Amino acid sequence: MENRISKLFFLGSGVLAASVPVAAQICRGDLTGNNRMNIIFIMSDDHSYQTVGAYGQALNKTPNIDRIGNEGVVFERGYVANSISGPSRACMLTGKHSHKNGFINNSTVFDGSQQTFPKLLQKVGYKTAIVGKWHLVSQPTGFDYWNILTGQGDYYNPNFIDNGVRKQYKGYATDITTDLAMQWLDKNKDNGQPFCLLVHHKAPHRTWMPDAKDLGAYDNVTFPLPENFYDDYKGRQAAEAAEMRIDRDMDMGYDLKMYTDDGDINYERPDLHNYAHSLYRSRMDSTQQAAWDAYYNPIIEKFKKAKLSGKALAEWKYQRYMRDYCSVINSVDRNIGRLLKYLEDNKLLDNTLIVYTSDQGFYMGEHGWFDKRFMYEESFRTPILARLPKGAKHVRDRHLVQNIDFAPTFLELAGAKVPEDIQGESLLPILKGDNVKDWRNSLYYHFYEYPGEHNTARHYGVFDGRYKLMHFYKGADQWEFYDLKNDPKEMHNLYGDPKYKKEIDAAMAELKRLQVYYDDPLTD
Ligand code: SGN
Ligand code: CA
Repeated sequence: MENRISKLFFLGSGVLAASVPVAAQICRGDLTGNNRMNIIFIMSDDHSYQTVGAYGQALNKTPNIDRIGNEGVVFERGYVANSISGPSRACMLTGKHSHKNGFINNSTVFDGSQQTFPKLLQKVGYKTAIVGKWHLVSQPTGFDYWNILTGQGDYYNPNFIDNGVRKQYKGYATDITTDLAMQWLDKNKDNGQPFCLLVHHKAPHRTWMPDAKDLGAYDNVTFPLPENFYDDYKGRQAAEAAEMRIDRDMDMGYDLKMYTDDGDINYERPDLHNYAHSLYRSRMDSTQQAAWDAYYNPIIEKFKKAKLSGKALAEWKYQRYMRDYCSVINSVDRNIGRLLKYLEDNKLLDNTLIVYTSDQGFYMGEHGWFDKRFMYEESFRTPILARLPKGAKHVRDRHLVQNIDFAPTFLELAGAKVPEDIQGESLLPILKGDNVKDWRNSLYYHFYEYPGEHNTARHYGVFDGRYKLMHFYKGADQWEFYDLKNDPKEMHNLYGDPKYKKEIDAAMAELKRLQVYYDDPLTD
């Protein structure tokens, strides 16, 4: 198999890399037997690394997600290519940047006739399935079984499309998605074929609705306010223009569930209240509704009496947001625990690669924000933890990896040929614990959804692990440059600072190199 990493490295530095040991030979050998590795690719929606225990911020606990990393690899530098759902999913399925797979923003329709890793796995004998969030508009292709949430999906009593047939399931989305995954495994685990199962959760996407059993789970916790919660966005046009501020743009009713008809509460986004009504008043059954009201109604009453304003109100909103969000994560983690137990009980842990990730990161009040989209760390970075049986254990990896790398990883593991046009690099050598020295030295990023919700300007950029150069070109017109060693919160735009001329010039050259290497035409 061609060594794709050396190709990238060669272009990057002019040095032809020594050959990297690849696991393909081993996997190819496995093709002759019937013990090829299965793949379970778990992804949640908008799960920040800040709220994964393994990433060490101690905001909440996620023992089951952490277990995947403890018994495998925690990627400390995992990033996405385009920080928004549909585009990120398309990057993962194809192993290509957005301009190559064509799904540039959430209004695009995925061209399902193109090459994807599930299709290539089918060709080498894998059974493939996806349950949960899909969000690519067109019907899934390349899956023997698919049962997907409609659109963004609902938390309570969600609608699914089961291989083309619409149905509604009673219960909570994260439980249902996990049930569907285990039901499919039950049917397929003994058929002699290796499988690749995508378990893609809706949680913890906006509006962060906890399962009844998790309501109040964080009521005794006061979350530390991020040091840049009161960011003034000085020197950063796009950040200033973005509409994702907790104090100004997060709605008290729709987002924070202080939803009443009595006119006592000021709402930031009354235009969202039809949605609020459907989520909090008409979707639940009477038992679910009773549990919901028993939790939120007293909070609404207390909130009305407190008559908060200014910073006290902003910080109240932040605490409520964090409590709901982390409560939703409790269910994700619990369900991953269920799935791991299922794999253990069914003797599948020793022949299944398990990956946990999110479609992108999320702001937990940093810069005063919720949402994602930007190439700033909190949304560019994403949790990636992976457990390869007999592979590396207890490893905290610092290579620059990106969501375009999943496709070649799975293909290489399966012993399939990685097509030339795939842009990602296989993570298999890292997962096996090889001493991987020749690796990409920078990441490319391109976000397109402007005009759009949250008003985030279009931008592209490059990051080498320390320096980040970004160009905002539609919705703002500005270059930004950060030295993350000295400014990890990305508060000081150094673009044009003569002290950094050398570093900025180098980043600009690297950006241009990557735009040629990845063949980004810079048009949409
Ligand atoms: C919805 C949300 C946005 C979110 C996008 C994209 N609004 O439109 O806040 O940024 O999804 O999220 S909502 O009123 O519908 O909740 S993504 O993860 O699916 O890309
Ligand atoms: Ca998302």
